[in-house]
Order: sequence, then structure tokens, then C-alpha cells
Amino acid sequence: MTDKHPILIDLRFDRESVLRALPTAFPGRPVIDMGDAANRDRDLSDAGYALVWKPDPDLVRRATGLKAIFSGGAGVDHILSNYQLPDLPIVRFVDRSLTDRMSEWVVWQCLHHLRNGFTYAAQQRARVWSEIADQPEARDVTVGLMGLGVLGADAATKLKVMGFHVIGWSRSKKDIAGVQTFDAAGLDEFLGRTDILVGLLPLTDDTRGIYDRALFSKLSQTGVLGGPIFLNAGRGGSQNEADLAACLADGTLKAASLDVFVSEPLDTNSPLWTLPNVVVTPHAAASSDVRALFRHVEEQVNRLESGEPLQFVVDRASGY
Ligand code: NDP
Ligand code: OXD
Repeated sequence: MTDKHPILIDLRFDRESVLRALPTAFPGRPVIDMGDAANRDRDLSDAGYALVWKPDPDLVRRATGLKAIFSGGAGVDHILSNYQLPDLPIVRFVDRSLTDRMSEWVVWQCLHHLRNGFTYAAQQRARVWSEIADQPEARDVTVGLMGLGVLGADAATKLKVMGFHVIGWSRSKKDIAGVQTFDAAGLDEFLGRTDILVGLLPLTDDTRGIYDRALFSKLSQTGVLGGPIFLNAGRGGSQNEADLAACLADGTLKAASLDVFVSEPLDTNSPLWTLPNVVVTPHAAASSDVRALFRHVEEQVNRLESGEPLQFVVDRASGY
């Protein structure tokens, strides 16, 4: 018997990876796995904590004894925007592996556009041997990051290692070595200097639909890549997809790499699938490592139960 409060798990992740990680997770603590049909109608009032990713909306109403809710990912919009929540701490996932993966995706996509990935892939398919003249270097290109939190700050550092000139924008001004930063009021100046725009913002009331034609029109049109490029790995709800498709078609944007979409999976009829200047990845930039996620939650629960403050608690007022 244990007197530890059970942890409720409702993760809409790949089921196999959850099942592989569960047997060694949360030693000495009962786990209520909502993926197990036997728990469907179980009384949840004894659960002390919930770890969720896009959970059943009814869960929070049924689990009346919760002391904290843990997000299965870095983002919490899937919790805040969809559920009537009691006044509980919501903790997001901050993790070395997730951060590294996101920076890999950002650097990969910036290099793809810098090094003419679309053209060389097409040439290979056509067996054409032709070097593109006047290849710019990373140092000739300014990457502008919207969002300088855990992920944006790490991506900035790694882009710099590759030689890119990096600038960044966030609600409050940041101090990152070698990176020129702008606060909320500096948005237009930031956009005017940006050749590759990288979206790493959370989805909140303030950021919903922020990437639209008006914003894309303010990006630098004089860069060495021949037009501005847009990358988004934050949240699809921040992009106006009609504007995005139109801007990619009329040259306001030269190209894009998109990992996130307003509605996921991306509708098979979306024009974004087939535009020749768009890379689509299926919300795969930085998936949570389930074992690391379980360790993080265990650590935070231990902190709480030993009287230490939780880390990575979301500010409910700002929504991230
Ligand atoms: P953080 O909370 O650490 O950082 C968020 C950043 O966005 C901060 O710099 C914050 O500014 C800035 N920001 C928020 N709102 C505004 C605003 N209205 N105007 C200007 N700046 C704003 O989050 P993370 O870096 O950990 O993650 C960012 C997002 O990435 C997540 O919320 C999630 O949506 C997404 N994500 C996507 C994944 C994928 O696989 N595609 C994987 C993981 C995360 P300030 O610093 O001033 O507070
Ligand atoms: C996250 C995500 O928020 O994977 O962690 O989108």
C-alpha cells in the first residue's frame, strides 16, 4: 500500500511510447492510465495530479482532488483554451531533449532555404547537374525569431553557431549574447530587418492570427534570399492560412516551412500541401520524449510534496 496521491495520465500521444515508459515511471505512486479502458468509468476523485495532452474535457470535472495539472508538452493552449479549469497550478514541460529537437528543426529549415533545398531536390529528380551560382552565406542572412522563451533563446544560440545573423522579438526585452532583441513595441523595426522569420510563440489571445498579410508585408524584401521566408513551429492558430497561401503565391513570401497548422492534421485539400515553395512537417518539430516527461513530472511532484515551489508554472493571465 502507498499513501501517495495517484497520478492521472491522459496523453493523446503514440500509445506504444506511453506503454513502454509507464512500467518504470512514478515508483511507489499509483497511476491511473486513462488509455486503459478499465479506467474509463473509474472514480477519479482520489487523483492528486493529472498529466495531460489534449485531454478528455470531462476529466477535470471528475478529478476533484487535483493539486496540479501537468502539460504533456511545452505548450498549454490545449489545456487553457479548451477547458473550464479550477484555480490550480498548470505546469508546462521544459526539457533538454525537447529544446534540442526544436533547435534542430529550426536550423534544418533555415539551412534548407539558405542552401536552395527545393531547387536541388528538383534537379536531382530530373538528373540535372547544375550548381546554383552566387550561393549566399549564413552570415548574409538575418533570421528573426518571434518568441525568445526557452525554445527561441536556444534556437538563437544555435543559429548563431551556424553563422546566421540573429535578431529576436518578445513581449519583454531579452538579453542574449550576440542577438539584437526587440520588445513588443519594436515589432515593425524587427520585421523590417528579418529575412527568415521563425515563429516560436505560444498560442494566446494576443498571438492568435498574428502571422497575417499585414505582418508578412513588413518583412525585408531586400535580402540575399530573394524574398522573405516564414517558418512556424509555435502554433498554427497564430497563422492566417488564407493570407499565408496567398502571400506564398504572389511573392510576398518567397517560401515557408510549417510544422503547425490551424487544424491538425492539415486538411488534405489545403493548398499548403502542394505549393512548390512550402515544406510541411506534421507537428513533429519537437515531440515530447515520454520517459523524460514522466521524470519531469515526478520531479515536480516531489518538489511540491516536500514543500518546494513548482517550476515552469504557467501564468494564467498571459496564457503561457
Ligand atoms: P516560453 O513560454 O518559454 O516562451 C514564449 C515566448 O513567447 C517568450 O519569449 C514570450 O515573451 C513570447 N511571447 C508570448 N506572447 C507574446 C506576445 N503577445 N508578444 C510577444 N512575445 C510574446 O515558450 P517555449 O519557448 O518553451 O515554447 C514556445 C511555443 O512553442 C510553445 O508554447 C508551443 O506552442 C510551441 N511548441 C511547439 C512544438 C512543436 O513540436 N511544433 C514543440 C514544443 C513547443 P516574454 O519572454 O516576454 O514572456
Ligand atoms: C508542445 C508541442 O507544445 O509538442 O510541446 O507542440
